[in-house]
Amino acid sequence: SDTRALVAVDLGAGSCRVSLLRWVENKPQIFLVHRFANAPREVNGGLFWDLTMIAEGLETGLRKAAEIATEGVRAIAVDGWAVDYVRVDTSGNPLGDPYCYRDERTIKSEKSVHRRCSPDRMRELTGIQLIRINTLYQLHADQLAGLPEGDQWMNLPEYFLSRWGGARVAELTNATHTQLVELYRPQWCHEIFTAVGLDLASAPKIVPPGSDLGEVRGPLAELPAFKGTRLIAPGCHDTASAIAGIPASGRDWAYISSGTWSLVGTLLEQPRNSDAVKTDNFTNLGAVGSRICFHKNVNGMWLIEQSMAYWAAEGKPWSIADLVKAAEQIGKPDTLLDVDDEDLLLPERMPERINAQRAKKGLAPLDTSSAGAPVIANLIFYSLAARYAKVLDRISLHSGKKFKRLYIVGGASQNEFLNRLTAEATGLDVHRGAVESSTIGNFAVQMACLEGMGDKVTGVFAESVVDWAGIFCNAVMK
Ligand code: LFR
Repeated sequence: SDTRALVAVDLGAGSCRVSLLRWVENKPQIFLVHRFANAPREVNGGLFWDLTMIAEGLETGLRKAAEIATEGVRAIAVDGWAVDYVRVDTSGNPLGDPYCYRDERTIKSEKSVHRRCSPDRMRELTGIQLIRINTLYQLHADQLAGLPEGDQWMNLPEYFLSRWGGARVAELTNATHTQLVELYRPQWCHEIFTAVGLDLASAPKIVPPGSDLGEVRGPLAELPAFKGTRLIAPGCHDTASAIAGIPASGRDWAYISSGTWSLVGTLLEQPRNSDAVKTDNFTNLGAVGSRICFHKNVNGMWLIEQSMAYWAAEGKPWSIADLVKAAEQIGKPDTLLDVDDEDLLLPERMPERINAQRAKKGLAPLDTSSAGAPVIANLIFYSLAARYAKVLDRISLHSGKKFKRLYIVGGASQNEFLNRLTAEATGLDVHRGAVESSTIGNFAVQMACLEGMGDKVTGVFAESVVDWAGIFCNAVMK
């Protein structure tokens, strides 16, 4: 069999990673080759990603990988956070830096979109959680601002795949998060495009996860290791990849993909879109192997990350480990936070935002200074655990599944205090999955694709991915 290495690129809102999988005596070894910090930045009142910085960071990582993998690289696949996109001209050059989904411009465009297509109709057509970060609201915000459309737009992972030589596509798991895809068919929803006045021609062709997009071309192809290297669309949505990285089967498990966001849900064979599901605003996102990620976005470590940035700006930073330890010493708070309050999704001044929410409920303010950090962190963790339990209850109701196991994957799965609170609040057996579950799922889809595991939309493909995920979870090098 082919013993060349594989490369997985994982784009995160907080950091981006390039990882390598090598076969040593026929056993896989996975290790991180390059990691760099990422963050949106404010330019002229807008919130943007620094595309040049990200591209340079990734290409540095790819060059490092090429140097290490003297046996050659068989394939590269890219996953990342969803919804944000790059507009390109006819030659594929970016028209500018992509907006960050947290930019407040979509507060207005969301209303405008819903005047053209009602929220009810939207839910009926797409089965997607209506949340203003979705690509649809952003594309419409561009329209309202009169921004140039360019030739096409691509979500970020797909953009990088095309930049390195791949075909221009919209990979299905990522495409569903645009809120522009039909619920029961993997195709763009013409009704929404027409209602909002979006150009169908600027949306690339939808392909299933596990699609081979061609060979590396351009400057990278000059490196010997990248001769004949395939570019593969994994689950381009990092959450779809993270779920594909869970080596579990059966019907009794749910997941939390725990990072900046907490995605709380379960895998389904068929979407659910009953009236109750619509009211609860759950999402039916594409999953690897033609399944459905049925979940809800819960405001996750964002609350902690933004609070930590606030205390750091005060000159008294906390490390996450110390903060968790200190928070654990404090008992259960009397009143919990509504973690999904719209205001808490916005950047900056997090402790003040928390107090503003408390004030509305007639509660006394908490100490927002660095000295008060443990109390605020304690409140956040208890509130998150309670929210997870509530969401999982509803998921169980809507899916008809009785859960026994809860897999927690992603960076925040290392927070044992939160894991314990979650186990207590849900009554489920908590299993800690991979910290870099997106990378595991990314590699697993590459293998299923390269080994020709049948049609990408069948159960055979999905099962092959689960098998590889099991093998790769044990292959991570410390
Ligand atoms: C997680 C994630 C979520 C998505 C949000 C915005 O990184 O991809 O699944 O809702 O970020 O892209």
